[in-house]
Amino acid sequence: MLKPVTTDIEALKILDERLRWLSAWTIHHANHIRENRDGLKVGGHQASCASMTAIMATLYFHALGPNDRVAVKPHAGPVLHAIHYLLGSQSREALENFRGLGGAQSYPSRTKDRIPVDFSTGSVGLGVAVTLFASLVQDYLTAHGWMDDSDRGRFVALIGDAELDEGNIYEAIIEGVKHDVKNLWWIVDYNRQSLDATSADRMFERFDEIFRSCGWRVVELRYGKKLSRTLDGNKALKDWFERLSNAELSALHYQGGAAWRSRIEAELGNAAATFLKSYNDDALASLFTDLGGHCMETLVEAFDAADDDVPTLFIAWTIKGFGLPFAGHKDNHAGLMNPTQMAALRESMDVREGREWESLESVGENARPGVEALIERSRVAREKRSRAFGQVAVPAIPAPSGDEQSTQAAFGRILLDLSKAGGDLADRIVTTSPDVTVSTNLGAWVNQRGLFRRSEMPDIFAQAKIASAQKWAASNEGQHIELGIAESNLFLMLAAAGLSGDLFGERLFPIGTLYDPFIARGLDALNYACYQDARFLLVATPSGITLGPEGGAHQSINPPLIALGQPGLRHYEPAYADELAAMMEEGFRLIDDPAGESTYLRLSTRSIRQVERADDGWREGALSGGYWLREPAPNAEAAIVAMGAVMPEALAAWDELSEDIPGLGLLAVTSPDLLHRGWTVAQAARWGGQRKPSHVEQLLSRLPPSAGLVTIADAAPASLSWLGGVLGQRVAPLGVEKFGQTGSLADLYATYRLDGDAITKAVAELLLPA
Ligand SMILES: Cc1ncc(C[n+]2csc(CCOP(=O)(O)OP(=O)(O)O)c2C)c(N)n1
Ligand SMILES: [Mg+2]
Repeated sequence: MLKPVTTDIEALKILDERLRWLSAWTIHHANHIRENRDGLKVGGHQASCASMTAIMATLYFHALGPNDRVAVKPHAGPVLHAIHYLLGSQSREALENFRGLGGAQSYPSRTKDRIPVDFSTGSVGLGVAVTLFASLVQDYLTAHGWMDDSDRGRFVALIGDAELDEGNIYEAIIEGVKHDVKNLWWIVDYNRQSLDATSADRMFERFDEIFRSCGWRVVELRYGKKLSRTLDGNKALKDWFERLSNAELSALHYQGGAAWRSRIEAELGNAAATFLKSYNDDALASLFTDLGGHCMETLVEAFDAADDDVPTLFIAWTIKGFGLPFAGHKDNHAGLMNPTQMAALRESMDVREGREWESLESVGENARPGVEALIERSRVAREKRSRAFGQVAVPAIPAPSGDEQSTQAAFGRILLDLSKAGGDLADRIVTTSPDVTVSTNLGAWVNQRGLFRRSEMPDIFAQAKIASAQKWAASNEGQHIELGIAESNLFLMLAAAGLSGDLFGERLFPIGTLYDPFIARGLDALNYACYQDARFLLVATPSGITLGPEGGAHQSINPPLIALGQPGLRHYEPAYADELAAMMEEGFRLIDDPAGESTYLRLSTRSIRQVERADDGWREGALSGGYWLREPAPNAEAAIVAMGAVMPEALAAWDELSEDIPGLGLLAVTSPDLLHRGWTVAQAARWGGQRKPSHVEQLLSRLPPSAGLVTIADAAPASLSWLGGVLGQRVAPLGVEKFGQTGSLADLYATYRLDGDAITKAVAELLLPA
């Protein structure tokens, strides 16, 4: 079954030790040698690194192919940097500046590190799961002919064992079963320690069962060769060893040989006498540290054997802090060796003082050619892959016609029209939704373009001639990826599909839909997608209390504030269908622009009368965050500032109040996010000597400084109330601050003060002296 070991095991062992040294030294240098100007602990995780160096040496210098992609456990970041240092793709300067500005990042970062990082990591669990969705994207690209089968790679996640507590991992593997995902290696660094302590024993035997039941092959690498041979010949000792709890095992690893001896003597007595005689204390400690994840022969054999595309979970037993003085200590997670300990390690590893950064320091002349050859043979990318942008022409997107429309319905129409018109953009759009495809209005698009599955899935209802508006057949040509209800998976799917240009050189235009309130369910995954600069459209609908009878559990209040604080994601909230068409066109353009970003469209199911447009003058303003729907007079005492679905109330109030307040303006805000960003960018530019006012300053300077603003949105009022800070105008903010409830629109708008009466009272309050 197992292939013969073909690699130079000795050279791998040397590389393992080099990585252990270089990662520990990089962290030590940042904490103890580099000048510390602020007194803050710099930090780093020497123990988490040492736990993984053998696994990572075997992967990068033996197992990985050129198309494989890896998500590295965040706390093993310094090992990844050390690997690239050995490969010649990381500079000493960046390592010396580890955790400093512009230096190697604490946790691997696609965008901020100079080395090729396939997936950023940091928030545990997400880096693991994103590899599954990246594998699905690879399947999608090969099925659609964007990518050759022969260019397929494997997706590897290096996982901390405590990371396995993150629920999003299980959501992902459940989705993976449905899509028959392949080409995954998830390698658990099974050191049985978390951040706080040693991990709970009762979960011990469960992880493999969970994965097996989801169709994974589970390979447990418990013992290294030496320990395995010894225990196989000594049943009593093996039984005793295997009964040790996580905490006992870790404590013994920390205490060392004498502790192993006295414990074995006490518990096995005469039965172990011969065994104990043949080992001195050091040899005894070394024997018991020979776990699978530290044994090159074991790792090489296991990786070589898994040469098919079956998703595989490797559980590699390790010791946290292997080879370091705090190995196994429960408090070692953020532990740092002190200078004395570091000097002792340096001597034990034959590293000469002053030569700490030499990449092959301590490698003897005899071994050097073999080690160098192995480094040379590594097939991993040494340079960052170029990012694919500008491959696709984004056509003008016309507004769907209709006197009365909701933005949600317009969204469905725009996609349908795009699909019918065809073309490169339409072919590269991939839609996805966590079981709300139909209710977010993707139905017509899906009818046109079909569901994606690797294997054909007939539409049983259609075959049985049961009437239905929705086709539900899948093939490998489909363009909609159906997801179960797990919003975290939606965002990871968008992250992976939104990185297709980076990972595979082929740009996709991913569109994910969900209900606006449930953004919060996947928020960390959304942030994670943005952090990696994945590009997509996020279409959230319905939103706000405007969904009326659906009630409080489905009414969103704070997503505009979330978007205001989320880098890499542009919030647009259109009131009208033509605005939405312009925003979708802009959103697609931003996906394929090197300096672009992702776009969040907050849509509504409320059908409203569309406005008459005299010209296209509104368009540029709408794409920049707002425009005057009703121009103010230069001396206007007040303006109504409204966003999204409540525009009819704002217009009606404007009609009514304009008679008494001449020159009253109505500002349509389409993106508080862009207005705010423009404001702060212009401020920073002023400090650099540039004096161009931002869009929001230009808009509001049409009013006198003494004018009042009544802001209104079906969202937290803070989304717009900050506008008063731009030029110092007074603000009366209207919006939703309490949980919603069921009701008709009129009732709800009256109850939550989103109606004409509230606007009138707010304007009056601004105008009348207190
Ligand atoms: C989502 C999230 N929660 C908490 C943390 C803080 N944290 C960092 S590492 C860690 C535990 C690490 O244990 P394990 O995954 O076993 O890694 P190792 O033992 O290899 O360091 C925790 C809780 C985090 N990085 N991400
Ligand atoms: Mg651990």
